[in-house]
Amino acid sequence: MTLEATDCLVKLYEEHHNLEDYQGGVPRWCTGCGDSGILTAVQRLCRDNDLAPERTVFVSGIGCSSRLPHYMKTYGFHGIHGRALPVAEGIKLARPDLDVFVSTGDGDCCSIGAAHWIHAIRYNMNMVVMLHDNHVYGLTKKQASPTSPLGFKSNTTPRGSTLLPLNPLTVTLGVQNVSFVAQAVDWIPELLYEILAAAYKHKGLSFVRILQRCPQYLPKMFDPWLQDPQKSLILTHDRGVRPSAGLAKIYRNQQEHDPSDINRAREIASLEDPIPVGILYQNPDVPRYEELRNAGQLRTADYIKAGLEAEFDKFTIWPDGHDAPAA
Ligand SMILES: Cc1ncc(C[n+]2csc(CCOP(=O)(O)OP(=O)(O)O)c2C)c(N)n1
Ligand code: SF4
Repeated sequence: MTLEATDCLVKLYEEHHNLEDYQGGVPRWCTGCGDSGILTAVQRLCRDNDLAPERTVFVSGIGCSSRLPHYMKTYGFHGIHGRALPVAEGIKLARPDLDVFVSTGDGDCCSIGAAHWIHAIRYNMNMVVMLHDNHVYGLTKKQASPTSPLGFKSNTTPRGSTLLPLNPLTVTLGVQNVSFVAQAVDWIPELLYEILAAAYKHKGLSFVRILQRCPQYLPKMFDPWLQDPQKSLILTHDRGVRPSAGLAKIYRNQQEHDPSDINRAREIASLEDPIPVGILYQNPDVPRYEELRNAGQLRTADYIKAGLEAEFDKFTIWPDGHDAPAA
């Protein structure tokens, strides 16, 4: 089919997006907050994949990190604390054709939202879930979260936290139907981008834990990893990510890891020093709930209209001599 010149221009205009097409407002995060790097990475991802802003949804719970949808010029849903995932699942179930991204904090996901987290992994609906893990409740000004380090002094643990932190990677890898688990850090933007890009391409729920700096309440938390690149173990594979030549010169501690090996993924997930960065696990064959449930049925405008009319017909009082239409 040949297109007229004007059609070509319209098509080009519709299909090409710049970074500004996704940038919505000036972020209110503190200077140096790792959330800014995560925002930049997802905006680049949207641009590079030419995601239509009107067919893209960013969903979040409550927290500093959960402000991310405000800064995206796409659809967004700033939900309630711990409930980002069920909101995202509802959207995906009703509109499987939309691209859905979730931003959730370690408090939001691993504390109040923990039950939803476990079930979302099991449902394996096609979306990218970014766990912004800064090891603290930032928005409410420094309370311990489930991922806070042992001994962390905070408003809720003034004498230091007494419990070992929960590991979001090992927990996720223990759930039935897990299909994609990765770890990124906000201070290596190249790998953060590559990992998010792989997560976006994966069909199923992609769980990406992103270690995120909170200079306001945990200013020195990640300094050892920032100062010594060898304290990061870069996982490389043809089906995973590979650092560029320049980055590989700095991050020399690399390991070839086949992401289809779940037992090795679980071992790697338990590492605390060095910390793994890359794709730990990927299985593209895990069934996705929205496909099982909808069996390929897209909720088109006609489909929704027919459903609404059938519901209204139940309450219609038909004039004498008129029968309700056959269901
Ligand atoms: C039901 C409910 N409980 C508690 C709160 C208060 N609250 C708001 S954000 C938050 C913790 C946020 O921490 P995290 O998810 O780690 O996000 P961060 O701010 O660090 O990005 C809490 C406890 C709330 N908004 N709603
Ligand atoms: S309090 Fe921490 S997490 Fe919140 S915006 Fe500031 S630096 Fe970021």
